[in-house]
Amino acid sequence: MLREKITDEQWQHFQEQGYVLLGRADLDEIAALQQRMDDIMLGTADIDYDRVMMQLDRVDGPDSKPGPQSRGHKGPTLAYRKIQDLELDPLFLAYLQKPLYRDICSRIYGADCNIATFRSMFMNKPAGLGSYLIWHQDRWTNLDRDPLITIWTALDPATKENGCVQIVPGSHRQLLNPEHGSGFLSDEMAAQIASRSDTVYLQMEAGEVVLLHNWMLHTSDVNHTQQSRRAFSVCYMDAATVADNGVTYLVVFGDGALGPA
Ligand SMILES: O=C(O)CCC(=O)C(=O)O
Repeated sequence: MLREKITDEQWQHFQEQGYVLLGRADLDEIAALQQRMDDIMLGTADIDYDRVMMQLDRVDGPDSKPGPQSRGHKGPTLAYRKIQDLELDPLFLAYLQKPLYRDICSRIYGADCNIATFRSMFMNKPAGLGSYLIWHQDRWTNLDRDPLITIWTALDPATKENGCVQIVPGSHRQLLNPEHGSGFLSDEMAAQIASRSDTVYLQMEAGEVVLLHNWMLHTSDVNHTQQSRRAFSVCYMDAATVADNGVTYLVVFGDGALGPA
């Protein structure tokens, strides 16, 4: 079970290293999230699909790439790559509103700050599929301030073989390519990072949770196994954040927070 507050030891580890393992969520809750995720992919969930961004892992074609990131269901298959807007689903909303996550947001943004999610996202590497994500830092230049943290929950065992996240501890202190709109490194910079000996594979059991600073350098590979690598990743930010097209985001903690209808 996850505790309700981050310990001082965990907080210190996070500040120094840019990440910290938070423990393991209740496995019945994780089983329910796994089932809900499959239902969403298979098109049987009671959710407004027109509001949910859903991207297939592959679309047919000569170079077989991930599909477009657009709203709406794209057919009943477990081979989705990315699904966003999961704060619209009551089960995922309840999970992302845990007291522990609120406590962490208070430490990062201040106790009086309303919190929104920039993305509440399912990230999947289906069995034998998935795409390589080049080394990057999570940072978006279209926002008027930087979201600072992501809480990443393994919904399956995440291993080196099935494309777990790989990080460089301590790399959260500096943006390496601030000009890039979403924090991606150039191929040369990424090759340099990949050759370092201090990278860490975040191999995790299903239900384990890690807190990541958004500037943490990270990458993830394709899935070389028959075990899917599903994860739920939530980026929490100051709810006052505005995108350059005027968009604001749904509040999950504080005034006007989403909750049971
Ligand atoms: O879940 C993963 O493989 C990491 C995803 C990621 O790097 C991202 O969305 O920024």
